[in-house]
Amino acid sequence: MTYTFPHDFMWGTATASYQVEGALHEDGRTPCIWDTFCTLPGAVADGSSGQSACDQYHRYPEDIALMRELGVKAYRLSIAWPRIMPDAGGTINQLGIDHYRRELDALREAGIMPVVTVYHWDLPQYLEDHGGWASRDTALRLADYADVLARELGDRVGIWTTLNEPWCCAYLGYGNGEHAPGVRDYGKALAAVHHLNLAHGLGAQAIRARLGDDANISSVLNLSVNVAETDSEADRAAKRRADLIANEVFLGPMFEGRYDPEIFEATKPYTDWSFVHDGDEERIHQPVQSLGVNFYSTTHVRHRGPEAAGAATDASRLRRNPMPAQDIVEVLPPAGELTAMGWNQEPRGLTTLLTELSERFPGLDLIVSENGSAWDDEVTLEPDAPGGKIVHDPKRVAYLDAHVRAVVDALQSGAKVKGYFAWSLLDNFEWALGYSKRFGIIRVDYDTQERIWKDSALRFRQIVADNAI
Ligand code: PNW
Repeated sequence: MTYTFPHDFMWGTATASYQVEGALHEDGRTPCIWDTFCTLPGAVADGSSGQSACDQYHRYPEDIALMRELGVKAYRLSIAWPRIMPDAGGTINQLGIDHYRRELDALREAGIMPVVTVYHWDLPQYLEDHGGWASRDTALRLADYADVLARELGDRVGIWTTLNEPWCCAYLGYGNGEHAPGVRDYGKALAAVHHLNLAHGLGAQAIRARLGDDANISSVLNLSVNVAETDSEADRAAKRRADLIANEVFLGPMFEGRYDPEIFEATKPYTDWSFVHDGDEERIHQPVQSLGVNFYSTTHVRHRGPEAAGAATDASRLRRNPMPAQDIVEVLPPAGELTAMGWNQEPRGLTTLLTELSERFPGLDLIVSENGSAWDDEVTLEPDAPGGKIVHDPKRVAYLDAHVRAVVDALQSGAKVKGYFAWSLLDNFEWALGYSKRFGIIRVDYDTQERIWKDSALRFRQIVADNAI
């Protein structure tokens, strides 16, 4: 059965500044926490950094031409904070602003709507030096930065997204230390959760103050779809705890103006939450038009008894569960055919997530702001292909199809889904895994910066052209 999407369904591709731009020392940019993290021995799997990445800083015209060929209607990109505000003194770097003006103008001329993420993990190093997300000041600084962006670029942007995946920033950045800045301290991770929430609220407020009620403001979360192993009370309690620490810490203040008190109770061993000031929950609770949902896989959990607590922090478990919920939540090893990331493939989880969110927040537009999969691709020489080369990636094609169908299922059960963004337009710097994992629907040859089409890009182009699957 063919399903036709609503005529205004937003098809797009997504990237993030540090992962694709390169040009780290150009036009007055200063270091971010990932520049620093990448110099730590063993921090990034292949010892690489965002130094050249996909060179999109220079090659954006070529990449926009690729998107035109793909037929996508929107591009989700992020702006590099240290290009705009390169020092602690509040200097605004005109060269950085000019760069993004040119890029956003080029997108709009190509008929592609820019969906802009204010913060996708490239925190200026000078802010980390003063405590980073564990410090309240960082949230205030984000509001200043968002204000500058709204003032300088406001008329060029279709949707403003305050933050990308605060879960990753907090729990991977300050919990298990797998991401920059590499801190391992659950108390700081929870402080980071709150300060990221506050940054969202203050950032949204700043953008709203500049651009008014018509501005489309959103945030992007990677909510966990937690599945209890059995229906036992203990396993359901483990799922409940995982939901609280992974999801409710963000959804509660953002949409309901309050943290569920169970969260304070459950995290008592790590913090007293004294970093939550009077009025913060209302500051976080700002009107937003849409919520971006990044979805890759699901999480299966079961109850862990106190007797197993000693084993709770071994490396592989900590990787699966970087949250301060180790005491009762055991995240099971993923099952079935895994992607190159070692993540499971359960598209039904996306249907569940979208459906439940729409039931709970009926007025809210949902956008699948990232979805995709990494595989070990190979280039095939084919005279008829553009440039004489193609990547046959049947697994990425199957993943794409299955997840677009999962979106259809959600739409058919009434979920208010307004768009779908493929992660990613290009292979890029996959954080702690460097260039070893390829998520692109278009391949990047990192020696030559050549862009090579994959079958998944051709498939996506077809879906977009048909507006149907
Ligand atoms: C997201 N995890 O990151 C980010 O938004 C992208 O920048 C990234 O490239 C993409 O997903 C693929 O990884 C995540 O460990 C990184 O659960 C790690 C996790 C989740 C999301």
